[in-house]
Amino acid sequence: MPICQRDCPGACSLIIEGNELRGDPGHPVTRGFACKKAKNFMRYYRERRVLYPHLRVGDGFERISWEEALSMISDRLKYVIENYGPEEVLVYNYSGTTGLINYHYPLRLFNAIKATLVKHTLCDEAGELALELHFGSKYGAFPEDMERAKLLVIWGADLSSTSIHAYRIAADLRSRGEIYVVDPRVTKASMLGKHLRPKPGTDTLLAAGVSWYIINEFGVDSGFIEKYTEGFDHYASLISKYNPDLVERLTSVSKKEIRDLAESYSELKPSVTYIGKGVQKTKYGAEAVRLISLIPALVGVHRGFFYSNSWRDFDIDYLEASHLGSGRKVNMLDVPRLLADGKFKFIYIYNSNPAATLPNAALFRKGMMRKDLFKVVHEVVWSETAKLADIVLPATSMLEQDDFVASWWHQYFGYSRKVMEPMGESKPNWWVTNELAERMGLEWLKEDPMDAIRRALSKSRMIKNFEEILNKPYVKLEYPPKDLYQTPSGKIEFYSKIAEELGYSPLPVVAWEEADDDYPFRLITSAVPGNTSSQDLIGLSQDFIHMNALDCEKMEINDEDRVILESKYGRVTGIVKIDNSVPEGVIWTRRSAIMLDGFINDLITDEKQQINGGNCLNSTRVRVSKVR
Ligand SMILES: Nc1nc2c(c(=O)[nH]1)N[C@H]1C(S)=C(S)[C@@H](COP(=O)(O)OP(=O)(O)OC[C@H]3O[C@@H](n4cnc5c(=O)[nH]c(N)nc54)[C@H](O)[C@@H]3O)O[C@H]1N2
Ligand SMILES: Nc1nc2c(c(=O)[nH]1)N[C@H]1C(S)=C(S)[C@@H](COP(=O)(O)OP(=O)(O)OC[C@H]3O[C@@H](n4cnc5c(=O)[nH]c(N)nc54)[C@H](O)[C@@H]3O)O[C@H]1N2
Ligand SMILES: [Mo]
Repeated sequence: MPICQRDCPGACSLIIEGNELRGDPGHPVTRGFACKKAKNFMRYYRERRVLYPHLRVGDGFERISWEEALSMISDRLKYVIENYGPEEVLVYNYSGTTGLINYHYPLRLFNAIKATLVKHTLCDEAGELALELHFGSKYGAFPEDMERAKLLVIWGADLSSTSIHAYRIAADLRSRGEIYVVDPRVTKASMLGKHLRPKPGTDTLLAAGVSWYIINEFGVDSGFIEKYTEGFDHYASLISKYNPDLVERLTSVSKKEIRDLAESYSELKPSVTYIGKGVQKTKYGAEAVRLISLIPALVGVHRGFFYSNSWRDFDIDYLEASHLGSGRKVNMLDVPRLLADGKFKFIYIYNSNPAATLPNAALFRKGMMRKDLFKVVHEVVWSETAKLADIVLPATSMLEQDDFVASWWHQYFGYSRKVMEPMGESKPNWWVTNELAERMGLEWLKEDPMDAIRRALSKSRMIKNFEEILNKPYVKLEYPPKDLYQTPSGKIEFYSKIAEELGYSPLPVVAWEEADDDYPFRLITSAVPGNTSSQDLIGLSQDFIHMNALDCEKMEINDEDRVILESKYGRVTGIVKIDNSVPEGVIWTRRSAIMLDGFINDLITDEKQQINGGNCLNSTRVRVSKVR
């Protein structure tokens, strides 16, 4: 049975019926339901496919053999390492497949040659560290906890688009419990319950306001605080500064709404707070995650949040051979500038389409035009990034490769079996780097990926044994108990010693963004149901620039008018859709949206959060002008 390898919380196990992919009815969480993307996959995976290795010749590409491609790449790698040093080789990878083998194994080669790797910062990494600071590790509530919750708070996530099975659980919960949604936009998910619409980027304040009411009016769970937490007094004095009047004024959420939410947290237990990546992709996003995740601790709920359950005790270092030592890492967000500044002589890209998904994407594409940079892209489809390569290598799709797939939400993990023969001459990620290793004189690195994964999982305490995974459609991973905290004190640390050691504020920072008169609109981009990131572009309609009617009226913009959006990073032209689900002062598009003359990511800020160098995608500021 294949398991979907898109970077979604579902990690759905799928069955093939005729010419269609369907959900596996036996799966305890996804229960037979497959989303639109899975339904379209059988068509998508055949279209735009890279079928053979290709070499750039002038403005076009010519087909070459694998042997030619591999020797050209290995020759160039050797040349760059000898003449410029291994740090001039950059490997850029991300979330094309979440399969453990095809995500991690290729890094073996690049660790062995001490190439430069990317530090992943484009998704949820800042928020993950935020949780580790206070709870020791990031795992939290599971689907079964959501099902049992009396209160569900969905904070900065659009479940109807990005977590369809969680959306179903939330919809079912309406008859038994209470639901709140915190999102500046109206979404299908926000209609499930009480909707709080803070000004974007003010979530630290809102969380502080909720905490203020709990501490000062409804009362904390003193027994729990005494037994399971440290540093509460420091925390309470931080929160005391954010009284409801101040919070109401700065967030635009009324005191009544804030108080109601605080009261629900105090009375309805257990609760689950589903923290989205959207709220975290802001300048103080990780600080917001710290404050939001600590609310349940005030009222006595162990790990009452879900953000990312991707904590696992698998030996990933072994899979990636990082025990051999590795080269340096650069923040992904810096890659466009580094390339444009002439850094690196060789780039190897797999599992990612940075030309459309990185911030400052136009600069990335410009850097990729450099003649002195040798560019190799291993891709399933002719992506925007593949089109910029010197050599394009064909990759197998998720149905054409064996892999092991875990979810970052539920506990079910399994072996995704190859169910189709590879199209054309496509090859899985691990195969390519193994072949390169051989040509680089590093054949000792080569290992059957099945043996490598067996070893990487052999000491895991989350699974019984490896054979079980091979023989069952999925196994349930055993996570550590929720009341175990891997902090220095073994407790929830309101005042974080880990943060102190890392040079961050031990207490969360309550901070918010100021307006920018030159760029008065805030650009929010987020996922839609029909596709993942820049993948699955099939049957998707034209991307629009969504604006509130009041803003349009002030600027005399009509529906379907053309406008220019401009940020410090670039400008693009697009077509307006008047849409009151977007608040005033905000512009929304699909993430990685395709504009008339570029990509929305050409405008996106490459600024970093203090915590973990995380992205600030949703803090992008733009101005709008009508095309006359
Ligand atoms: N504006 C804006 N930008 C964003 C975001 C946002 O919210 N707003 N979100 C960010 C987030 S959360 C993320 S995770 C990133 C994702 O950024 P990317 O990782 O670039 O995401 P994808 O568009 O999924 O690109 C993955 C590519 O890998 C290819 N691929 C799939 N399977 C395989 C395989 O087995 N082998 C190989 N070699 N290739 C494969 C696919 O064809 C696809 O082109 O985007 C970020 N960018
Ligand atoms: N269909 C589909 N599913 C996906 C993906 C996909 O591309 N398509 N991508 C997958 C990946 S890689 C990821 S990381 C997840 C992401 O899934 P989510 O966690 O849902 O994150 P986003 O889609 O980035 O944004 C979610 C919401 O955050 C809101 N938001 C923006 N700024 C703020 C703010 O300042 N405060 C608050 N409170 N809310 C704000 C947006 O309005 C949006 O509705 O989804 C995964 N699932
Ligand atoms: Mo992501």
